[in-house]
Parts: sequence; C-alpha cells; structure tokens
Amino acid sequence: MEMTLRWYGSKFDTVTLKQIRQIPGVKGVITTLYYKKPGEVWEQNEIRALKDEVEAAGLKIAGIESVNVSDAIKTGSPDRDRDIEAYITTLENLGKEDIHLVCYNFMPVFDWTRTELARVREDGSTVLAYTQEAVDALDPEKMFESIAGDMNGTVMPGWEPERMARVKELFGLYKDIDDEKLFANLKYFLEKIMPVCNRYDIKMAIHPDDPAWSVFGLPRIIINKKNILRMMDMVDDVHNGVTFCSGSYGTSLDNDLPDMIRSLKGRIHFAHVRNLRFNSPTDFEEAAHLSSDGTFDMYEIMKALYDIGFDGPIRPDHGRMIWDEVAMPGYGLYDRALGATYLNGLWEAIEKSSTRGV
Ligand SMILES: [Mn+2]
Repeated sequence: MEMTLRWYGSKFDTVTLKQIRQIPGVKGVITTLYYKKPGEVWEQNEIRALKDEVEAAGLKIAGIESVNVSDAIKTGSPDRDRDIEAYITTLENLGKEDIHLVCYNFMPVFDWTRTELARVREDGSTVLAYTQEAVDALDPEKMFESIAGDMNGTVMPGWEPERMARVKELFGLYKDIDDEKLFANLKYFLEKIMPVCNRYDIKMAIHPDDPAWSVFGLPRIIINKKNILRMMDMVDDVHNGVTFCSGSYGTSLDNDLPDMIRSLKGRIHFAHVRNLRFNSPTDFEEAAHLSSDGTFDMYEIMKALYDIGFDGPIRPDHGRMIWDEVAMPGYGLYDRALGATYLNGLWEAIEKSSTRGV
C-alpha cells in the first residue's frame, strides 16, 4: 500500500503540502480541483498546474477524490449524456496527465451526513458525530443551516452553500428515484465511462454512502456487501472498483469489515481507514484511529487489506480536532498525521510477521 493524505488544494486547505511531506511515510496526496462543479470539464492545463504544485513540494498525486457525478447522471435525467461526455473528457485529461485513480460517490442530495461537527469528547478533543434521533427530528431543508456554523470557515465537500440553497429542488429531482433506478443509472454511467477507463487505465473507486442507510427517505445503495458485489457484477471490469472506507461501511454494525475486504479482492483500488465509537447502534462518533479508542479492530482491517494483496493508495480518514487546531472538521493535520503513523505501524508489523513467519 501507499500511504497518502487528502489535500483540498492550497486555496481551500489549512494544511500545507510541506506539512504533509513531513509526515513519515506519506509520499502522495489525494486531491481534487475543489472549485469544479459536477458536469464541468477539468482541462488538462488545470490538472497539470495542480500536478506541478504537488510535485514541486516533493509529493505525487496518488489519485483524485473526487470527480463528482452530477445529479443529472444520478437521476438519469435527459441532460445526463451531456454530463457523461464532460466526465469522459475529464477522465481523458487525467489519463493524459498519468493519473490513474478516481474516487467518486453516487449519493443522492447529501454527501456524508453528520448531526454534529464538534462533539466534545472526554479528553477535550472534538469529533464529528451522528445520531439518528437528531436526523429524525430535523427538517432536511434545515440540515445545512444546522451544521453550517461549525465548519470553521471552511466549505465541506458536498455541503457547498450554493448547493444547499437548492435542497428543496434537489429533493424534487430524486422523488421518483428508488434503489433500483439508482442502480440502473449507475450502471448506465459506468458502461459509458469504462472504455476511457480502459484506454488510460483509470481505476474508478466508488465511495460508500455514509451513513450506510437511507436518510430523509432518499435511496442509498452503496451500503453493504450484497449491494457492492452486485455493483461489481453488473459492470464486470477491474476499472469498476471500490474505495473501501471503513468509517462509512462501518456505520452499520451489520457490516463485517474484514470479511467485506476479503470478498472484494482485486477490486479495492483505494482505502480510507478510520475508527468509530458507537454509543448505541444509532449514535456514533469518529474516534482516534487506535483500535482501543473505538469499536473496530484496526489490526483486522489492515490485515485483511494485506492478505488480499492491496497495493493502492490508503489514507487515514476524518481525524479528531486536537491541540487547538482550526481546520475543516475531520481534515486537520494533527490527528490524521497520528492516524497515518499508526496505520503505517500496523502495516509494518503485519508485513514483517508475515514474511518472517513469526
Ligand atoms: Mn471515506
């Protein structure tokens, strides 16, 4: 595996490339053109400029997170072919710049959903948290307002103010979309982009829905082993793959994470590894990466990735806010650096004990 850190670009991120370069073992970033709207083409010169900036800092672009998929594609509206054409051009331009991994998601209306962005833990750190009770009590149109004040002046992916101003309209677009239609629209999209992915060897890595169940009555399909295997089968091409995000699949305690990893051998192109602590099955908070701080056995997760021969980029995911850092919730430097170091330590131990037969 290749340890990386997500980076939003110098205009949007509080963390610098220099800081990332100084985290032991981190050689690459997972980045994006954060200002691009779904449906817009990423021009090759824009990608090149981003690449030059990353390389000048002694790092490489290990992959893109994300090239966002438009609502027209997700809902299968008449405009979708135009947006798919733009997506294909973007993939072509990424391929020409030697970038071979693209993370994306197929979540309707909301990206990942949390009800608190700064829950205070017993050690004074703050974390993102979710309670189903809070969601049930909330008007979805007020969701944005309820969390906007906690973003520390940043714009969180999927929670752009201009998008959230259209929430009512977005709900309208999805009113006739159920799980089956969403699966069909995903299949249509994947079949259209597979030729360009094959031509440039671009691995598409779908990010799971978070949380892994329906919120506000919207369909959610990338949530469990059954559905993700269905997706792998419906477009059976190695370039149709998965971002294995332990924190997102892990929101459902029915998901056996190491078992899911083993069942996706050869199709996991990117891994997000983080821990959650469950206070009840419907109340979880994002813990430190360390196994004992949360609910997941992080050794078993890393061991499963090792056992299937995972060799793609991996990154620590949302971190706690610690040491008085002010950053995008989940995306500060300090706790993610601790996470990277811990995951590197687990990997080294697994690798050495496997190859030495101890
Ligand atoms: Mn993730």
